[in-house]
Amino acid sequence: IPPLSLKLGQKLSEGKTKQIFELVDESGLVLVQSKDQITAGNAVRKDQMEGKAAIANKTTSCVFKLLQESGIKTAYVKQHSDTAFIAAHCEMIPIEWVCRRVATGSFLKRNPGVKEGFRFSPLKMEMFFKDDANNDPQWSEEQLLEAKFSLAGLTIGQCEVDIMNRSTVAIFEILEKSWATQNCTLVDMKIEFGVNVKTQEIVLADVIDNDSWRLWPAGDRSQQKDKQVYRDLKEVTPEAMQMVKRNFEWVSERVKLLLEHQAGGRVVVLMGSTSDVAHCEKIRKACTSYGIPCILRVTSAHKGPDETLRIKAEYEGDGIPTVFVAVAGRSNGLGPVMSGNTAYPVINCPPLTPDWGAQDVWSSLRMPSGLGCSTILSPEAAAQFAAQIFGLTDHLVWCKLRASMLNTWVSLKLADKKLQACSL
Ligand SMILES: Nc1ncnc2c1ncn2[C@@H]1O[C@H](COP(=O)(O)OP(=O)(O)OP(=O)(O)O)[C@@H](O)[C@H]1O
Ligand SMILES: *[C@@H]1O[C@H](CO)[C@@H](O)[C@H](O)[C@H]1NC(C)=O
Ligand SMILES: *[C@@H]1O[C@H](CO)[C@@H](O)[C@H](O)[C@H]1NC(C)=O
Ligand SMILES: *[C@@H]1O[C@H](CO)[C@@H](O)[C@H](O)[C@H]1NC(C)=O
Ligand SMILES: CC(=O)N[C@H]1CO[C@H](CO)[C@@H](O)[C@@H]1O
Ligand SMILES: [Mg+2]
Repeated sequence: IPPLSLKLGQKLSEGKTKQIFELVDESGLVLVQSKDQITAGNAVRKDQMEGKAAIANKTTSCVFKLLQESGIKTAYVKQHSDTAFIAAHCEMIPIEWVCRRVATGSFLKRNPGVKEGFRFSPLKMEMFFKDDANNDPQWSEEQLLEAKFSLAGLTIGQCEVDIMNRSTVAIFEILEKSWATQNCTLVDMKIEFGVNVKTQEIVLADVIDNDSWRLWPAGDRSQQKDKQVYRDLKEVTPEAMQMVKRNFEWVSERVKLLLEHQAGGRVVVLMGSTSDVAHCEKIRKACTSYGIPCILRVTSAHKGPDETLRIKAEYEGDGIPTVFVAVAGRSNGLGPVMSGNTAYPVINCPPLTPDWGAQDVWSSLRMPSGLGCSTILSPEAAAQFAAQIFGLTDHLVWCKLRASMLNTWVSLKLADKKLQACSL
């Protein structure tokens, strides 16, 4: 991460809303500087809006931080100033990927008969070739493949197209889930990808600000807070521009809240004996990767049931939502006893041994009636299941799970591509 005083190199490009500068001492990074100008309809309308760049900065940096912390690969590195951030230098793929949950805007024009408000599940994907002279025509997947773009040495083929398509869906779902915490419907979104010149990876690049999406508070179009408000202005008066600015400020205030946990929670791992501590540490490590605090305790339901129940009461007593994980070898009394005595979820994660494992596992599986504990053998998977429980109410945990699913899918895709290339 470069120091605060940056030596700017040559200007690599300049568009309607930003300038990109090379950084002299930081190869592979660029400075993305936004301009105080707002445009609509491919710059047919152009108005200066004081302070816009700073507000846009906040929006972009919070959104990229949210995506980055979730595990999405982006070009964003860090904020540099009020109006500029540092990013990985990318060669941009000249495609706008559009993802829609609710039909509105240009979709209605292109699909007459579809009413505004039609909901897409699964999400609707569209792509547009970035070509101002021709008003950014819609493209099919085949058109993109036939264009055979090559950027930073990477040819955009089927694998790359699939990765961008999948990534767009995941990014939309993460932002949608996050905005839902603010009672805001993410109606649609457009994003761009670039190829990182150093790693040749496809990453989310450019910016995400309110020019990039439609946001309807409480799902109500009349309360829209995005740039559509500006496009819809009949006349650009100082009062109208004030309203547009207030809306943008509304977004940039709310966007900070997207980074905050909605609900606290914790995992408490109970182990029957310290001989299982290594197994338990694996659970704790995986919980930490989801941002979930995890506490380890030693207690045996066979040898100290009074103590087991006292520890249980400790965690029931402070109101923090808790998932218990029971780690007990041989006969697992711990999980079932906990499950029969608490309304919180209990996951059995017995450390099975090769000699008796096949027999021992039954003490975690076959329960008296009325018990609802689950059993997961892998410590990482037990933590993942706990995260899925917290993800129901905490969007930040959900976002990490969602990004991880995407990243796994992408790794498989790339592994297959590599193997195919070798066997040719
Ligand atoms: N991380 C990055 N590395 C290199 N170039 C970038 C990066 N992020 C954005 N750019 C490019 O910077 C240029 C200026 O951005 P700007 O959004 O102002 O352009 P624009 O006038 O809107 O044109 P466009 O229609 O391409 O978006 C764009 O070509 C954009 O793709
Ligand atoms: C994205 O993928 C979906 C599902 O595979 C496919 O139906 C759709 O046509 C793709 N969209 C684009 C724009 O490539
Ligand atoms: C969202 O709406 C619900 C119900 O209308 C309300 O209770 C809640 O406070 C709202 N949340 C926010 C962040 O506005
Ligand atoms: C998007 O969001 C901010 C407010 O959060 C606003 O100031 C900025 O101008 C918007 N960006 C564009 C390109 O309209
Ligand atoms: C003026 C302004 O809002 N600057 C902000 C740009 O974004 C970073 C990261 O969120 C903030 O720390 C700055 O205050
Ligand atoms: Mg642009």
